[in-house]
Amino acid sequence: MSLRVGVIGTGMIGQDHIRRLTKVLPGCTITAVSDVDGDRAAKIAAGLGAQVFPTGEALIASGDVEALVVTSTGATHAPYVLAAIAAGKPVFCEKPLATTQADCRAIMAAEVAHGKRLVQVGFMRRFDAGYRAMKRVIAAGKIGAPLLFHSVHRNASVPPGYSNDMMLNDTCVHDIDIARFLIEDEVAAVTVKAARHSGNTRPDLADPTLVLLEMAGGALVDIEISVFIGYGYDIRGEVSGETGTVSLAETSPVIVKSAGQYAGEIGADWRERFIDAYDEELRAWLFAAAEGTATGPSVWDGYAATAVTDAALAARTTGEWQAIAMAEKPGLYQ
Ligand code: NAD
Ligand code: ISE
Repeated sequence: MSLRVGVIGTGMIGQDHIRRLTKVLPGCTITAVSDVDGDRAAKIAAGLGAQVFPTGEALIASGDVEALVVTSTGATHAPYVLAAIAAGKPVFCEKPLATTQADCRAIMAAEVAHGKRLVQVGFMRRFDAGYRAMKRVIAAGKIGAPLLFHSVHRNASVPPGYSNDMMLNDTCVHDIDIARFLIEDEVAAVTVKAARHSGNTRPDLADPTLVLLEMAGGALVDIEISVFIGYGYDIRGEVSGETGTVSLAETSPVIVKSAGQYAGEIGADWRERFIDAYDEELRAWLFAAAEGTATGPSVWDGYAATAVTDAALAARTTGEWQAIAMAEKPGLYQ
């Protein structure tokens, strides 16, 4: 049986997920698309033989759509996810779940009232082989209790619509989530400090920025966010524990040795670096959605990360440490 899927938002990652849902993974047919850019949606729909809907809400209500993929911009996710829950349809929502803690709480209240998980959040790093191996090493006690996590998140460049707030609530949100995943603890406080402005970035961006997290159990996390690093898409991570360390390996498939030097390849962007992780997260989503439910990163995970980015935005203004006031975790997410 092929699950009938509707996609809202047909930009960069919307198109990439459509490619994997139609050409890589078995189990679904894309029957509907919608985008505020109607021409873009029409072009994509024509290539798929799918229907175009003038609004996301109309697409969600369609009898031809059993499950949703929400890949519109972050600030527009909440109403679509709420409408999908109201319709009882499973939804894969790209990160961030929403750009405010208040919107995440509304989604959590709706899913809890529904009584069953329907939402998977697109924190694909949790499906990456490297991060999964790091987690296994920590869980096996090979490095002792984790004390520090150093995370580096460098984009070669970001598109014109990318704003200064997005450094925190669109980019850093991944590092916050993966810190929670690896250390298995919530974030208690956050502070943010911009470095000397890079001459290679846009004047309106506080680039690069350092974000520091204090986890509830006392572990510390430092995160570098650079969004015009130029040389490629570079993701690094190292956890220091009481008796050892574990780091992500370099990802180049080859090392070239020549003229007294050795060199590897660096991918251009997230599409290449996390190609397998995106495949795996959507494979898991399709499997659960076909059963009318959801798996993987939850609304709680989406909420917890956005609670931190909300506080980080405030910390950037005050220059102080900002405590995170978390809701109580509902039983649905235990
Ligand atoms: P994009 O700007 O390329 O595409 C967004 C699309 O959404 C555009 O086509 C735009 O017209 C459309 N859109 C905007 N508002 C809309 C609305 N109200 N209703 C319907 N469509 C609307 O952006 P993108 O890079 O594809 O990012 C989209 C989402 O995916 C963001 O939430 C982003 O954070 C996330 N993303 C995640 C990853 C990842 O690594 N997991 C990578 C890239 C993007
Ligand atoms: C983008 O939305 C992503 O999620 C990428 O993984 C991240 O590296 C980039 O900074 C974001 O803008």
